Amino acid sequence: MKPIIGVMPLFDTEKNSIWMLPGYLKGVEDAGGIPLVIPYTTDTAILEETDKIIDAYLFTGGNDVDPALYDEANVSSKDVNEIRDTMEKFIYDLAKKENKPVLGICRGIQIINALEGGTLYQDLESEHRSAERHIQKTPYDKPAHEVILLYESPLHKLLGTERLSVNSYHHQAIKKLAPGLRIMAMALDDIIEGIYDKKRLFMWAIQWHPEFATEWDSSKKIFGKFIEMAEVWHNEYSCS
Ligand SMILES: [Mn+2]
Repeated sequence: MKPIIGVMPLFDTEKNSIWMLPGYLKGVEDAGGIPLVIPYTTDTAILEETDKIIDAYLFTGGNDVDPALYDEANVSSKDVNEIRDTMEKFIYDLAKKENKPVLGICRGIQIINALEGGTLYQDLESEHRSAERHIQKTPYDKPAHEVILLYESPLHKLLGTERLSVNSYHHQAIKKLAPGLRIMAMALDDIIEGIYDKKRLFMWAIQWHPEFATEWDSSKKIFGKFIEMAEVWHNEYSCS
């Protein structure tokens, strides 16, 4: 039985259209999961119904998080999407209550930190000047900067290295880490690039983009660990 992974839909504001990067689906599929894109809706009855068949959730990249989620005015956040914020908050709370595995990528790490009580840099370049290149040019499957994997953190244990080259395409980042969450990866300019929640079965979030680099060993291992924990959840927690 392959675990079913709920994938947050991406939204193109200009085209008023949902869309998807195949890398998210491929990453899940290659690791042995079945990706299922969640309906783009704030109807909680629908989200509760789809939740019944889902074992774990992938919080994808995309739109900036509305700073209202961390009680700040919008200074330089772009392309916020109220529907995504609302539905992802509902799903995150639901997943947490049910102890379902969660993997956050890019916007994923940002909204998770905001929902857990942390804050974000709304525009990294103007608020945190550094030599690191957090917005790389294409191709996105090439490394842009390094991260330090904190000693004995789950990512350090998984990958067996203290330094990892990652791609980078984000103009926001964690500013104040949410209470209860821990850092597992950090860029050389002190920007937090990986977090986890020790108290949960599996809640990891990273700032880089394994979906653009599904052939990297680190990407395969991260998706692999996520799907492995989705299987654990399915076998040990679900009723089906
Ligand atoms: Mn970065």
